[in-house]
Amino acid sequence: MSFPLDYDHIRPLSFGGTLPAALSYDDSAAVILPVPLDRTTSYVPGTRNGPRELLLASAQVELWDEELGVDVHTRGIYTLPEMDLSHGSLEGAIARIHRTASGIMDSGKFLVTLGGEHSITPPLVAAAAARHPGLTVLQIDAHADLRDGYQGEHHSHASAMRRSLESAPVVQVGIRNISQEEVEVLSSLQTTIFYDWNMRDDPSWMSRVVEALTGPVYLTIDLDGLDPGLMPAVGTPEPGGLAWRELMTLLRQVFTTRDVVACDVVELCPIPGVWSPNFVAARLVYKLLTYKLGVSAP
Ligand SMILES: [Mn+2]
Repeated sequence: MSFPLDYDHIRPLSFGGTLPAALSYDDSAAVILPVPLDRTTSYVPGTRNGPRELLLASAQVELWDEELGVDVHTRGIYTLPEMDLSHGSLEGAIARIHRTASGIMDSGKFLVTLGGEHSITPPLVAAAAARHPGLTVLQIDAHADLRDGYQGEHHSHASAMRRSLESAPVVQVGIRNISQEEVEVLSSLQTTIFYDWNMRDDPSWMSRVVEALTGPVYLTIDLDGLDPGLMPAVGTPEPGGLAWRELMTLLRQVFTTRDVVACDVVELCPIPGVWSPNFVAARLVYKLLTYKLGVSAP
């Protein structure tokens, strides 16, 4: 491979297991970067196991997409080795994520980053925003994550969107956990929130989400944005949330009408012996790849 691996890494696993047409880094359209950062989790730890379990489950994902009638794996899906972020400072880890993502983006690949906790998102957004003027972030999440630091940590998962806002405006969907402290500063922040409790009152809410996305899009999906009945394997579950089909409908609209330049799927916290959430997350990643590579972008 020609990608300069300048980070410590853990044993490699490939998305899709051994894909029938596994291409090299250079020949691949999409690159998957596993980032098992698990430092600031406040409730249940375990997101360090998320990328590995997602990749293991991905071997079972059907490559043919019945919705679009395509199999995009032949476009090339290259999986980089897991970053080893278990040592050193959090600031150092954030810097390594930023540097690695920047290198991948500079090689023209569609980057899909697998978390790990949500604090990996701000350096990814910063890397994307530097290359795509006018970038907007679309966040699917139960939590607003707008605290200006949490438990003494500037880069906490609970501050992921506050840090991301330093690079780009944010559109937040499925929110059902926000503090008074965050609500009090909302008017000063470049964020548009679609609350889970009432967003469906407007039948055209998905169109309103898309309209709020001006320019290229960075997509961050915290898996706790989904209904915890479907996705229980998260560190901070919240009742409510998006159904699978609802999320697919929204994502398809976004990918067909906006230029999604990179994305991440974070906060998978595998439950030993409960495999379905890992598969749901793997299927979600393949749907993202299918919507990106299988339809013509604007
Ligand atoms: Mn969350």
